[in-house]
Amino acid sequence: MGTVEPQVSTARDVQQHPSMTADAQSQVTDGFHLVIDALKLNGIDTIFGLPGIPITDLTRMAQAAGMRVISFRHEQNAGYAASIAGFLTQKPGICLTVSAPGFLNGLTALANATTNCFPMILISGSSEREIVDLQQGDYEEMDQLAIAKPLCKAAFRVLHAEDIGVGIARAIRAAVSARPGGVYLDLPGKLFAQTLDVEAGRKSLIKVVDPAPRQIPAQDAVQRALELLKSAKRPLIVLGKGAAYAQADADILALVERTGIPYLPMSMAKGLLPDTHEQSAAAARSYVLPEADVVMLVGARLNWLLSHGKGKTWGGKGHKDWGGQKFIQIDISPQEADSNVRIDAPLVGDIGSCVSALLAGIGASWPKPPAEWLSAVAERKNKNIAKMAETLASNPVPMNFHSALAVVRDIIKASPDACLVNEGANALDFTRSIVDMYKPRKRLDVGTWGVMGIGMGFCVAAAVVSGQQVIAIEGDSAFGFSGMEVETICRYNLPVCVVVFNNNGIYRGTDVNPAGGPDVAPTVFVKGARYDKLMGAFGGVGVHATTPAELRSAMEEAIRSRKPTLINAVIDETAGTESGRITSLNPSAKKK
Ligand code: OXT
Ligand code: ADP
Ligand code: MG
Repeated sequence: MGTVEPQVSTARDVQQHPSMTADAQSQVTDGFHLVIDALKLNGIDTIFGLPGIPITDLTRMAQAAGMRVISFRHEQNAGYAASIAGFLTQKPGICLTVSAPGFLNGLTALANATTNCFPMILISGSSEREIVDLQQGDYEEMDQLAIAKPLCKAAFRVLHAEDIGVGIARAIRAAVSARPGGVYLDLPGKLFAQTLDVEAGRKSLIKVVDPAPRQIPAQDAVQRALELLKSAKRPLIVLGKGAAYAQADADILALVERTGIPYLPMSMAKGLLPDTHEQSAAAARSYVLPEADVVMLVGARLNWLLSHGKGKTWGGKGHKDWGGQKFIQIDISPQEADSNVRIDAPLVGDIGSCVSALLAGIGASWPKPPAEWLSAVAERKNKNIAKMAETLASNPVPMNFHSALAVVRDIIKASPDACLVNEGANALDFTRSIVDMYKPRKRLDVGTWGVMGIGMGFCVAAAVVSGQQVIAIEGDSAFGFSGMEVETICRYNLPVCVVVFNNNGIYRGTDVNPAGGPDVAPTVFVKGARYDKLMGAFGGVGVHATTPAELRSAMEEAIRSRKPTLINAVIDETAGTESGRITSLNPSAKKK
């Protein structure tokens, strides 16, 4: 394929340099256009952001140049949108903000993207170097590059228009190559108006070739992993969101099915194989982790979500004791191995290349795991499934998490292409185990940090990137972090159905003020709030649901109409537990 000739739009295109004659303008381009052209040249067609000084005209010109510019009510939500767009597309999501406070508002999302290995680029306008370095008090003055560096994978600043091409190229490659992550790109205000001869401008742009090169694993490492896997009596495969990100779905399916090994999907890997798959051990989690003897981690870190690979969760006596498992770890980051416990067979490379190399060694007649292991896993799984089915069948008034999620479970089963965004504590943990996913990269949640606030940003990006229906299951507290973006959802008329699980507060609605004063307890919200009424303000659909039947018909109507919808689902305020399933992470006061 011949190299793509960068198209450069001239300053004439939008009369940016009134002092120049029309003819002169057609001979030059400028910083604004070079940024846009560089992004478009690299196949980036969407910007998530929030206008203001010094980038408002950049947003206008990007839209004029045919890019989709999604404008948010808060930069944090634009950042979360960009990060999940990166996770879904393997192309860096772009978040564009103003300087200093706008940059800071985007920073949490940038740090969260880096923590979750989501590729995104936070592009922020900034003050001129000379003034910042002399701390002369410019408008929104801040040394943003220095502040961003510790919170992201890479950070760059461009001072000259002729370097914009390199700056964007570096940012793209840094965001998606090796372990994906967040990148900060600092563009001082004066850069945008700088002009450059149109031909020189065109030559300065770079179409990044092979931005995320495959990382082929060493053959001896593949061999070592295969030998260890073959020696296992109670093997287990753990699929992490790295495996979902890798888009090696067919090979991962083949790895699981050809080996016959039970697998445990981490929350954002659910759906890589349908959760109803016979080999899924999700419903036997606390049995397989301590009992397994060889564990293959595929794009999953042994961090807090996997109890750091040790302690009781893994059959260790004390919380620091190892459980005796042998670990195979497939990860593109060579430094990940041994981060918590010894990795006996590190397999460093991109998951696609590693899994296809393993499949070559596995062939067609790999010995299935011992029947006693498979039947022990199945027995525990079926017991848990039966227990859950019983709970799901109950129909208490008011609804609780189970009776409401029994509806959501059916809705997702009927709409497996829909994206499910999920946050809260109980609203998150119950949804994760109750709602089966059927396709890869459809469950988008709080991830590695357990961060509240991703909801509406993720919804907007999932709808914009996939064009599919989006369903969000939101705790009422979690929803509050990004709730104002329902205006954004209505403004772009996105097929998003938000269900707020309203239990009057954080975790529960029952805490009381121990001092007995008029103020409510810190975890308690306005009783009987009607989040559905928010939609009336923006022309969306708001529905109040107090029964599973009302919830079901409201969700079905939302999916049928593809209209922006918010359902206020009233949940028993006593039903939740403190911090959901991670109560134990709360420090307990010795002095009562
Ligand atoms: O094996 P066992 O017997 O153990 O059973 C397990 C499975 O086998 C079984 N299971 C099944 N059974 C039957 N059928 C099926 N299909 C099935 N699938 C599984 O079920 C159990 C559980 O399985 P699970 O869930 O897979 O495993 P487990 O043991 O729970 O795994 C452990 C973990 C740690 C991996 C898992 O629990 C997990 O991933 N947890 C994520 C926790 C998390 O991230 N929580 C969010 C943060 S909490 C807190 O921080 C909150 N804040 C503070 C705050 C935050 N976070 N951010 C910011 C910016 N500011 C403040 C706030 C404010 S949450 C929160 C808001 C909360 O209020 P809301 O109103 O929003 O929400 P509500 O709580 O609803 O009111
Ligand atoms: P989970 O929370 O689902 O367990 P983590 O976010 O902890 O998953 O782990 C994801 C891991 O996947 C990270 O260590 C990251 O380096 C790795 N990873 C991401 N993309 C790829 C890829 N394409 N190939 C190999 N490893 C990858
Ligand atoms: Mg709540």
